[in-house]
Amino acid sequence: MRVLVTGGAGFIGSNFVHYLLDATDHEIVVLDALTYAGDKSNLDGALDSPRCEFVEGDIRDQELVEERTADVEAIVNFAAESHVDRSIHEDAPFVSTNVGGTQTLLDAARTHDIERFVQISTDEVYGQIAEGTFSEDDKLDPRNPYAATKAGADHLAMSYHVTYDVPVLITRSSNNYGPRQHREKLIPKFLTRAAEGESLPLYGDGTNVREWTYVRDNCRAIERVLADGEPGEIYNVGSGEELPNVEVAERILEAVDAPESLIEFVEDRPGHDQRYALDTAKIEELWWEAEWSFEEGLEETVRYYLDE
Ligand code: NAD
Ligand code: TDX
Repeated sequence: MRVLVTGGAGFIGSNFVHYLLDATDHEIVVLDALTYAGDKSNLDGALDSPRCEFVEGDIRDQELVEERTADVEAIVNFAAESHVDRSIHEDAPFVSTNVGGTQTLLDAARTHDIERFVQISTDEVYGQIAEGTFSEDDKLDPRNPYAATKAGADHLAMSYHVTYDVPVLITRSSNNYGPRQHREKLIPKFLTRAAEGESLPLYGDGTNVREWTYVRDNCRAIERVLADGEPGEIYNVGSGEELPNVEVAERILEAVDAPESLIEFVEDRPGHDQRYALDTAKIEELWWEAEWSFEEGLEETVRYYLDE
């Protein structure tokens, strides 16, 4: 199969490209605008393969997208503005790329009768949950501009399935971590700061809970959905590894042998969701389960950032 991977120079997208080259015989075209979050060196090694081609370009560029979807069977759309703090500061690029860019891709998928369209979404579209877990048919309640644009993209993608029969599949994963993540995100930020003896700014009281999925587990899940998912269906991807942020900070300090005094409680993020957690029974039917514990994943992540 020939697959267009948008946002393939970013964190999860690049891990997915490496994974597909190792685990399948698919041909890959990466389309990435190389924003501040994209880095071509994330594809080092992958671009040596005759099965992997890189195109620098924007998913909002209709002509380019039309051209690049003409000879592929599948699209996996990772391209997005992904950082919640940035969306609180300025949300226009989030609306434009996350909603507008997805629309351009969906339209091209429709024109070219694409066989699989996998939209990469997030647990944040459900909003926060005090107890229990979200399942795929729960109502969406996004509470920050980033999450709202991702929810908008999910609705638009599903509407293309219902209205035009575009074979859309959606994955919604919990927080990812692992190699090649931008240093603006919690784990790489805290790891690199702790290693330099710099303070770790914890928002609010540090009790907010995230469910941490190692990026390779998410890549395996996305491949399962690409291969065997049912068009029109949504699949949650999570690990069950729930941790309050303060405990993540403590584990990082322990891993790099830095003192707890580096933790600094700072002003909270506006609209800061307290807890996310996902029910993953549905994707388990596609013979997937998370393999990485937080402890193992953090060890690999520490090795990656500190050996770089
Ligand atoms: P990232 O910010 O690391 O990478 C995004 C990539 O998209 C970058 O390479 C960037 O250059 C590219 N891009 C941005 N705008 C573009 C545009 N207009 N045209 C073409 N390319 C563009 O993001 P990530 O953390 O790898 O997230 C990938 C996807 O997964 C996103 O859709 C995000 O919403 C979703 N997601 C992320 C997480 C997480 O924990 N990181 C969890 C759930 C879902
Ligand atoms: O400096 C910080 N201090 C802090 O306390 C940063 C950067 C974050 N935090 C907190 C906020 C969150 O509770 O840590 C938690 C994780 O923060 P982020 O790494 O910014 O991730 P989050 O906001 O949970 O969103 C991530 O997961 C869902 C991704 O960035 C999204 O793209 C994905 O959809």
